[in-house]
Amino acid sequence: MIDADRFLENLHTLRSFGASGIGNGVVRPAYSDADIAARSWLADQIAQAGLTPHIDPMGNVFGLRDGPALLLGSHSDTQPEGGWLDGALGVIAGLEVARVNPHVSVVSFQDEEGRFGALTGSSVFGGAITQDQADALTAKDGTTLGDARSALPRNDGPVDPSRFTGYIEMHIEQGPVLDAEGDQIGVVTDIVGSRQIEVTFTGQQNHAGTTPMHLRRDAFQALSVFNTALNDRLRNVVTPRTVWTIGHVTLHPNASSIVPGRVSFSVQWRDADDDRLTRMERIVRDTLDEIAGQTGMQLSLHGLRNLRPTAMDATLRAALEAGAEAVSPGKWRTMPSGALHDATNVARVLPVAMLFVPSIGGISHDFAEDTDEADLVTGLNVLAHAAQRVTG
Ligand code: HGY
Ligand code: MN
Ligand code: MN
Repeated sequence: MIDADRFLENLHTLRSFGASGIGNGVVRPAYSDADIAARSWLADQIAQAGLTPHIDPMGNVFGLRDGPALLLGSHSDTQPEGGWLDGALGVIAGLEVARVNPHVSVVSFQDEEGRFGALTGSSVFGGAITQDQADALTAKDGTTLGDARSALPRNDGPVDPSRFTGYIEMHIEQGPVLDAEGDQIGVVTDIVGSRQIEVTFTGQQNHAGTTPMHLRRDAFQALSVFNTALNDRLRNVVTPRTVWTIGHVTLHPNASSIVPGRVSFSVQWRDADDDRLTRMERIVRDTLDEIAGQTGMQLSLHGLRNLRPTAMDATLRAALEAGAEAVSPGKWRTMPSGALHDATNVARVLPVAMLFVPSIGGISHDFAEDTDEADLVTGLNVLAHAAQRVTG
């Protein structure tokens, strides 16, 4: 029998690993002490639940059943300023269902939030990148993933995806729709695609008082001109659902009296249509070339990340829709996902589906992220119902 109190207690225990001290906020980046401790705790919970704990070379933590099983889960690493439910909810809900359904396994993927790459643990599991390629990825502080994962308590070897029959991920919506519309459940139709490049403009560092404006090669000004030009040009190819973000900017030397000589920044864009992502990529690259030339910048690009738009499996989605109607009749909807999820990578090797519960105020990737406990339990019951339909 699903035990909602045990589920909520496990969620709050997981939150305690890396608790930020601000609301329910959590700081638990991949391979941090808090992350390693949380994964060890999860492995113990998995063993107590009667499944076989298995930590793969990336640090993905599995709870395995003998024989074919439906895989439920998500990730338990967080953004640098993370919420307590992003990822953790799907892991603990999967564990609770696995405790009562003998045909269900559970997983917590590693580095979904991209301290090193992006959805890195499930990228290796789904074959998008090799372990060697993952090991070469570096965090902003210069740490390589290969070095970071040496802190893992053990390495039980890779898990073969073919042992599973499918994957269902429960997640908070991380957007405003369910909360604003008063629905309790979202059954996901598709996950957007996302592309990202890392850019460096190199100009000329100089004295902020003695360098005339017309002689400057100011990297910040170049970024500012690029951003304005990009916004103007993308408007011709985007829809209201398209998003693009310059979210990480490093200015060098970042001092008030020095004309910045270098700026490194990320450009990320997302849409449900792969052709539109390609057209946007052309505009990003052409605009970077043009503005670098206009502003006297040396341009360097690296690390194109490309996650394709992903449709959910019809059979698994139908099981979720049946579960939603049974548990929360009339208070559910189908909807796309603007956030990325491990399901995108798992879809390379297994049928996948996702369900959402509301995010209060649509807030996520922020310490204030939260969901009413009643909605968490409703989502758990829908997941359990769907898993029962699928596993028979
Ligand atoms: O970026 C994303 O959409 C995910 O939450 N990491
Ligand atoms: Mn997530
Ligand atoms: Mn996230």
